[in-house]
Amino acid sequence: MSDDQDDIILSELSDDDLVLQMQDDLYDGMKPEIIESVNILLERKWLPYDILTKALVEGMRVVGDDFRDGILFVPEVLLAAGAMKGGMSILKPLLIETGAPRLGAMVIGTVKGDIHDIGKNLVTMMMEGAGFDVTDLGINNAVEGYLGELESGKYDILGMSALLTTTMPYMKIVIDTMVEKGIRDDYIVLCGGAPLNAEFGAAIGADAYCSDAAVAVETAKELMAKKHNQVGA
Ligand code: B1M
Repeated sequence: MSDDQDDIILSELSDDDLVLQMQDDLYDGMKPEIIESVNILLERKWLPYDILTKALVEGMRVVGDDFRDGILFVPEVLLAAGAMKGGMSILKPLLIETGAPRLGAMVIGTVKGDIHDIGKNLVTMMMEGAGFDVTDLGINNAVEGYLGELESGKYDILGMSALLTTTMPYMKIVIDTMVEKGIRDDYIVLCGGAPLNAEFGAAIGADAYCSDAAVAVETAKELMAKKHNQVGA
């Protein structure tokens, strides 16, 4: 944090400066300031989705770059993640309260060995906001956890998230187990996370790789429509 920080009155900044300040505050893990700034932008009639993407996600991208380059370390990144979650907690109900008709049900979780959950939480929020019922299994999910939840019979979609190159192969274990049990084709399987790409998604047998939360929503809608058309044909 710079020495100037105490002098900054967030509510007096222009929108552009406030967004830049939020990215700095996220970097510095300043949760109360992030919460205050999110509220200011909401009062200024910003859309929750724009606050999320332009201020919070963009700020987290910078954190990620500096983490990768050895400029930031785990404790600082944890603080940044905490600040991000503080902002997301305000936006969550607003993203969900769209009154959109129910489009389907998804169960989602981060795979075994992986504790990253910010991206998954964002996907959950956006899917709920778009009209999907979502059950979030949290982090570090073994195949048994995913399949046990699917057994309830209420889901259309399985979503998996992985942020580590060492954990992403676990998605294939889950899909292979579904194939073995003869239930693979009963579900739309979506995968996502920073190290994945479309080739990986295809290689493990997922229906689609989703590069971000908005793509997850669009993909889920498209594949649900296709599924309904097939059933109706
Ligand atoms: Co970690 N971490 N981390 N980390 N961390 C990364 C992933 C890393 C890329 C950082 C780096 O080196 N640049 C790197 C992975 C390198 C690699 O595998 N190639 C890394 C590492 C190495 C580690 C540790 C091993 C560090 C250590 O301990 N030495 C450790 C691993 C712990 C474990 O999981 N076992 C670790 C720990 C942590 C923290 C705990 C400190 C913290 C996590 C806090 C939390 O999540 N609660 C953390 C963080 C925050 C990050 C970075 C900086 C940010 C991740 C994030 O939240 N991004 C990350 C760097 C980066 O990704 N640039 C990094 C913001 C989020 C909105 O984006 O998650 O990509 P993302 O989600 C997007 C899309 O990917 C997509 O939509 C989301 C929203 O648009 N998406 C889906 C994601 N999941 C989806 C699922 C879907 C659909 C779309 O299903 C349908």
